Amino acid sequence: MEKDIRVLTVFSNNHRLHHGSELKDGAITPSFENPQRADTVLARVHSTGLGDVIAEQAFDRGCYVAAHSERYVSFLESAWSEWADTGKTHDALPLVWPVRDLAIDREPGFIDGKLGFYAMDAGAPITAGTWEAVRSSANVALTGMQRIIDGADSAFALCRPPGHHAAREYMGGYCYLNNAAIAAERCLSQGAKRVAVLDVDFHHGNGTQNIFYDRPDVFFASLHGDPHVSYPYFSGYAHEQGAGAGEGFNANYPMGKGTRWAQYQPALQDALKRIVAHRPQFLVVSLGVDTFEDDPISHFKLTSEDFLRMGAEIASAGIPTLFVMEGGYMVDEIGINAVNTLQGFESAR
Ligand code: OKP
Ligand code: ZN
Repeated sequence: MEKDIRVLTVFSNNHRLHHGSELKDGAITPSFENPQRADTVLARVHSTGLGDVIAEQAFDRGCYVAAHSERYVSFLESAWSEWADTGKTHDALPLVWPVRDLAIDREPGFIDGKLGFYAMDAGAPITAGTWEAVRSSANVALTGMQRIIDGADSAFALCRPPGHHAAREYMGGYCYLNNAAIAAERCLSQGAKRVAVLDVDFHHGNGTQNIFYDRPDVFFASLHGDPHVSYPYFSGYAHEQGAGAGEGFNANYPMGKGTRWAQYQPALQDALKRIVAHRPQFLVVSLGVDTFEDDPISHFKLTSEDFLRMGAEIASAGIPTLFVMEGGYMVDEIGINAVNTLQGFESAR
């Protein structure tokens, strides 16, 4: 008999308040990261009867500051009004960055400078509704994590905007607050000693790596396109293994363009083996489904069936698991692929 599959989903209608543009291939165009994405995943959650869907709860600002700097969170809160005060009504994007020898630690006093200071690229627009959507997305992750801390085996935080490129002090790659890192920090503040984050989005989770790089309490593993040829280009190499007390608690699995399940599965199994060895009380999965063969901005070749297999592999770790939605841009299939991962997970439990 088929097992009854029930995974709780947390979702916020506020995600629709954020819809912006990005600088891509030399032009400002509507962002690939659009509201239709989350709505498509939600529709699939409903049509498959995956389980109940609940709204997010409110959490205080301290939960965000656990993973980010105080001044960065303040910037996110006021960026749109500072931009609008200059008379502009279109999206805010940065245009100058503190690269290498220009890298100073002084926050500029004007919004143009602040945007560059707190951004890694021109892919994270600030719009009128961005902050409301961003903090709701973090609250979605926190609500899901709290259910698991309270005893649930799994939950799905249907976050939008995504979070894994957001570092302690900068946004980028469609990400503002790092939802997965904020959820991991919640476990620790509620008494957990060890947590793991597994990032299966096509793109390296540079933000999550940055937040936990020098710490031994959160083990981070990421499977992604080789940064030599794939965004975000400046992190995600295998030699990045953590620093100081965090040495050995960061594991990157860069893979070439065209990677299929046959190459992906052994990397995933190795990452899970290392996660299990860490003995985490909770696992956060940064679930990007842009590893799909038809994804418009990524270069792996996983099929929809492979996501069922991925979920089953993750289940074999036997750890209470929060899935946090990250990327995935083939809008027609993103719901199928995300929900397949969750169904593969639950069937194997
Ligand atoms: C966010 B997430 C490459 C353009 C890359 C930014 C991608 C951000 C992905 N030609 N643009 O990790 O899915
Ligand atoms: Zn991605």
